[in-house]
Amino acid sequence: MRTKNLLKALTICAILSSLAACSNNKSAESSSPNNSPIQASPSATSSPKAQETAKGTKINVTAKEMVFQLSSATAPAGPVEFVVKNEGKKPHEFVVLKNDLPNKKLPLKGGSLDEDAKGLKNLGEISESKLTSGATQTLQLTLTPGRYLLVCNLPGHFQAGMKTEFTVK
Ligand SMILES: [Cu+2]
Repeated sequence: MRTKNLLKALTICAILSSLAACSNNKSAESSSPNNSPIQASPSATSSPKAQETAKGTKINVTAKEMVFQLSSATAPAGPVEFVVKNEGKKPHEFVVLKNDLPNKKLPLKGGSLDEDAKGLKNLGEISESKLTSGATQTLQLTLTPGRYLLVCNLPGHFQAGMKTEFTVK
């Protein structure tokens, strides 16, 4: 009886498969970009595309203990407006660095990122005195193609996870 039911179920699935119904889920999963380490914030739209405005590309950033969440981890070259909201309880900073390091190993100094290391260049930042708990601050930069790091380099924060990669194409 069980075998018969199983065969029946398999047959139904086979028929549905031929109508491309059973295989829909599988193809949707395999085509999704699930290799990105950066998670969109829950309030972001389902579209992973960067939001382009008259001022350039707008990237919404949520800062909290101890992570940054981006509406998009990439942007086209040109003006980029980072809108950073601190949803944490502590003050945080937001530092944008051009990353020309040849490998993934990041130079540390005293447990924080060594922003003065060769291969890194600080392009701009929002200080912790402005990015207090609940505050929203913007940082506008004109970015060229390449790799970037977005970090909070307050003591302990970088190593706790407040770092994320950003790519300009
Ligand atoms: Cu921080």
